[in-house]
Amino acid sequence: MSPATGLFLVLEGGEGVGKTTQWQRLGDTLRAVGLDVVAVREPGGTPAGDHIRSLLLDPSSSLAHATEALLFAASRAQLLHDVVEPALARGAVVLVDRFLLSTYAYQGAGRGLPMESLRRVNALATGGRTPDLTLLLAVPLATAQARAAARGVMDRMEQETAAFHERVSAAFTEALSPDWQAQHPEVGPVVAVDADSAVDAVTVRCLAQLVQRWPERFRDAARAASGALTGAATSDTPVPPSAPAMP
Ligand code: Z5A
Repeated sequence: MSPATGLFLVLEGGEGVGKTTQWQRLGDTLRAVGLDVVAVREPGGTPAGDHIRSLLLDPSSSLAHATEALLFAASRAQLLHDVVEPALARGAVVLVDRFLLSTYAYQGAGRGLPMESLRRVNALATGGRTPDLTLLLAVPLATAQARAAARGVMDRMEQETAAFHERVSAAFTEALSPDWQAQHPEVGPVVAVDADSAVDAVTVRCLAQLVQRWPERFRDAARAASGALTGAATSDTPVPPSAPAMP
């Protein structure tokens, strides 16, 4: 049975840091211990959002920067309306691969669009919904780019210049500072997860962040994931026996 309060969790980071891999593994691990999990990705996650995703990522699309930002926000608005809000209302854990912080990093730092405009447009898109926690996967830029490049085909955003991706990466790092988070309360709390390790170890680290904040809800999942690993990975990121819960 789901607890009454839904939880809105986001995975973030530059391309190739392993978000989608962890998004799938976290979803599977949480479902395996009986949690109600809704896992969606941005852009997309709804029929309208999937059309918008194709337009945004197609290398043949020619989009003004403002058009791009509005399309990401439009996909977000539909996702909140169709999927996120209903799932949170029934008490589910909603796990999103990218959210508002990506807009600030890519369209703000990357494209150079004014932050205040992005903030206003996205206030309309999100209706004020703020993530309960964002896990920012941290990997050296060169490692992440090598992982992404190994996949071969590059979408419209991935084809951007090295300087663009460096600005994006720096913006994600800046979002970890308490000052930045105080100035951007709509993003919610952001914590770094060291993702420069084997996939299993990164999953355990993500779960350790969750169990630290919501021990009752996530301890079973964290134990299951830790138990499936070798002693080395488990001792690297132990599951806290008890920790203060977030409200
Ligand atoms: N975008 C935006 O501009 N503004 C917005 O508001 C939003 C998004 C919401 C979405 O593309 C693009 O939209 C994205 C940002 C922009 N563009 N860029 N660049 P997407 O959804 O297709 O892709 P992505 O979000 O960038 O993810 P990605 O490139 O697929 O990377 P990832 O999800 O972080 O990584 P992954 O797919 O899990 O892993 C990449 C490879 O590394 C893969 O072969 C894995 O098997 C491997 N991998 C994963 N983890 C590991 C570890 N731990 N060790 C070794 N290898 C690993």
